[in-house]
Amino acid sequence: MSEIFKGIPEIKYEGAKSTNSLAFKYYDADKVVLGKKMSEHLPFAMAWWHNLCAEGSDMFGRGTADKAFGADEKGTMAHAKAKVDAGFEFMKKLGIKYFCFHDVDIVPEADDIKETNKRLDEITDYILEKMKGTDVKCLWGTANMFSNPRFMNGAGSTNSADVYAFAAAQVKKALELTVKLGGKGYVFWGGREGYETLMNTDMAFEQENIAYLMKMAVEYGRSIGFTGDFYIEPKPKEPMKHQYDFDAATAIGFLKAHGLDKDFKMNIEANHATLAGHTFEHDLRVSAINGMLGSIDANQGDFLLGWDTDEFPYDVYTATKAMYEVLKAGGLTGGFNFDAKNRRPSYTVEDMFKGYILGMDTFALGLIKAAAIIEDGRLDKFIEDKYSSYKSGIGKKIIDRTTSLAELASYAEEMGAPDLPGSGNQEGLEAIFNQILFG
Ligand code: XLS
Ligand code: CA
Ligand code: CA
Repeated sequence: MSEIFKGIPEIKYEGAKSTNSLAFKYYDADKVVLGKKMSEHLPFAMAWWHNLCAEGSDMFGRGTADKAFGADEKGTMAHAKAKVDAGFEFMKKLGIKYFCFHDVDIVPEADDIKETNKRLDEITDYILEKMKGTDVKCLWGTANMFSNPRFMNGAGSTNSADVYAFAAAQVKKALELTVKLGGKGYVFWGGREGYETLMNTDMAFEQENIAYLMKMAVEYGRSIGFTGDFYIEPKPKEPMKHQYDFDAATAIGFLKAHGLDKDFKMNIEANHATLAGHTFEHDLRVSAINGMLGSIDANQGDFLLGWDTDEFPYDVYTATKAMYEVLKAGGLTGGFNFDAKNRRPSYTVEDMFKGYILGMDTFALGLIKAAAIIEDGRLDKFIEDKYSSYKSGIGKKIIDRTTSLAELASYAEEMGAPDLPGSGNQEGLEAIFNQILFG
């Protein structure tokens, strides 16, 4: 098989002083940070859809990038195979060990699901063949239940029982494929699981049906040997106005309410967290404190645009804060999937590689800086001290849960009025953060 990305070498680590745009400046796979190799801290994944399928079209114009990868005709099985070849060469050149996919990213969807499934069997045989002799694995699989017009009213939340059954068939197949490819996780991203207006929506009915679809997926997945995590990927809006998996807190509440919390974790996408009005690190923390930090879709949005721009992450402040959360949580059970796309005018093959180099370097730098913050200890110490009033006296009784409203009230009466609770020191802490980043 001939080389597809001609002229692109294997991307090597050259260090922060390098001016070679096709080299890593910070991602040094074997470098040990806090006792673990960077490659273990940062299991990066390629997103099949953006990298191998999307050509940069937007609402106002067609694509600018050509993703034929040498195939004569797009939308054919030959093209699907060319994408596999391209994907594996791409991952090898970057040293990426995982990929993520939707069913319809890897084959052209046929009119009949039986035919689509046949194509899926064929292409996954081909992918398996390519995986042999490499250490590339599937991070997670999923079913695209949002692009086809049949899903205009949702998949698990649809008003049509036939569409619901069709969605179930897609989930079943996508689970089988994920197991076949050794996937670590299975994602539910509910892009159309939501609504535009309550005037035409039975919210409770729809949410119950989504939960039932997830329950059936867990039952079936476990029955065919899927031992990994199911994930919900929260997103507040886009394409729907109100999406049921608004943010991590909402999705976790939903999972707990339906007894799904043992099988599910969160796949947190940075751009979705910010669309929900949170920071990326906020949704990571909410997931972590609930024991549900599973995987990450590593990208970033643009605050001036306010939609899901899926940019390659370059914001080192955010990556540092995210990696601090990941380190504190003891790592991810999943990985870092670059659900990111080049900007429309970045249409060349070099741009594809530069996007990933940027993303990998940003997270590597984030890891180095987050580790430095932990080793420095001043931020952690501040937080520890901030709550020190709970270490003795009445505070300890509160922590031990051995007091009562009556006792606290008489304590307060005796005290008169408490002192102010102490400075939050935000500016001081931000200065420390900058000192560690740039000092
Ligand atoms: C879209 C989502 C989607 C999921 C997988 O906004 O990010 O790509 O990651 O269905
Ligand atoms: Ca997104
Ligand atoms: Ca995503």
